[in-house]
Amino acid sequence: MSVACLDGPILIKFVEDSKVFDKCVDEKFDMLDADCDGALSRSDLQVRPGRFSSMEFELQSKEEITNLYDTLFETFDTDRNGKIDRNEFRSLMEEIVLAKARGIGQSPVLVILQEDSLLMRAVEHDLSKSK
Ligand SMILES: [Ca+2]
Ligand SMILES: [Ca+2]
Repeated sequence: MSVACLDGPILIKFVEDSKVFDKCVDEKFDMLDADCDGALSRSDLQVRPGRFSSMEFELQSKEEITNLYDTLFETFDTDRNGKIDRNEFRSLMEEIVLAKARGIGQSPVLVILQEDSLLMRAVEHDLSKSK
């Protein structure tokens, strides 16, 4: 984990750079898709509990995580097949990052980032642009 300075515009720029963002989302998707069938089911997410939840959400209890999954599947499983496919996952990630961006707003905040989280990627993306 590391500490970085983050603001809303950094996250928005990251999402808008769709080539980079798609690649990060794809990597994350592959990491979560435990049985490699190209879609995320509840059992995929349970194989690596925390993988998903602890990175993008500050959630502690099992109950919170279960509730989160319920909401995720209800909201993002748009074709209602019980799985989140790549496109659905991308919308989900975009939604999460943009929600973070709105939450943070214009003023930079210090955040603790896990190494392979999307927010970490957003920070790295910003650094690579400003070099
Ligand atoms: Ca799967
Ligand atoms: Ca689906």
